[in-house]
Amino acid sequence: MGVLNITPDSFSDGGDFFSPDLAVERARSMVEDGADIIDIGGESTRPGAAAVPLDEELRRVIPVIEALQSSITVPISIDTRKPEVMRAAVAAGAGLINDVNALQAGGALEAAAGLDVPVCLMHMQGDPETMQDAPVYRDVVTDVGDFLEARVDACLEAGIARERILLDPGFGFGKSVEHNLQLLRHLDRLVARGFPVLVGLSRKSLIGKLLDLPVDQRLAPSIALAVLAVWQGAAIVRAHDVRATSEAIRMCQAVRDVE
Ligand code: 9MG
Repeated sequence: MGVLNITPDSFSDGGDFFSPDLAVERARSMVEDGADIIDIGGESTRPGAAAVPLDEELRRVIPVIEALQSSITVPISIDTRKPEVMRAAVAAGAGLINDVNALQAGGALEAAAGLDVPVCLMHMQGDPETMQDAPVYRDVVTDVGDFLEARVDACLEAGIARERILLDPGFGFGKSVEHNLQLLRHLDRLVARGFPVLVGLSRKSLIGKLLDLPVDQRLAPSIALAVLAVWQGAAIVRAHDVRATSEAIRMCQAVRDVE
């Protein structure tokens, strides 16, 4: 899954004008590099990020989805917490909902149930503005798994088919370095719950904290973490550096799946 963030400073034409064409070009190049899904988001969920108003989020993502759906063949995922954005994005051509808030916003469960597309339920403790302040768990692996199971139950009750549900432990979302390491070390326990598991580890701050590396120098460790996740059964890896990540994953799968 290639990451396409549509934020104010991305894909400008050199001035103040945001160009959907440049975003499409970036998406096409990720597909050429091996992306099987493009994940489009108009609201940053990085630690400390402020929420984006609905009309601004729609203004950022909808023109790009409209432009993309006729120019790439892989599914488009919409990274959003808002039910209105989910509806508009799917109407524009998105085929997957990636919700870091696990459909907990008012109306999100109902919106997703009415749209009949797969949904990724991600675990997050708190919200992006404050989530890294002091995350606390009894047992992070069990707590995250139990939270996701409870959200699965809510989805099933709302009418979302079991086959349409993916789970994500939410690396970096309200977790200390130790919590992230434990979640990855025991990812097989989440996989064993029987849903496809999506992971996002690319360039995350746990790498910066452990290795003291700035965000633009985290490729090798990001790939190492992606491989560890796939080795334990992760089905989808969300990544910025698609070619290198995809090549590493293919090698990992070849070894994992040999007789
Ligand atoms: C939007 N976004 C940022 N990080 C993410 C992660 O780890 N997983 C998912 N599903 N989405 C993410």
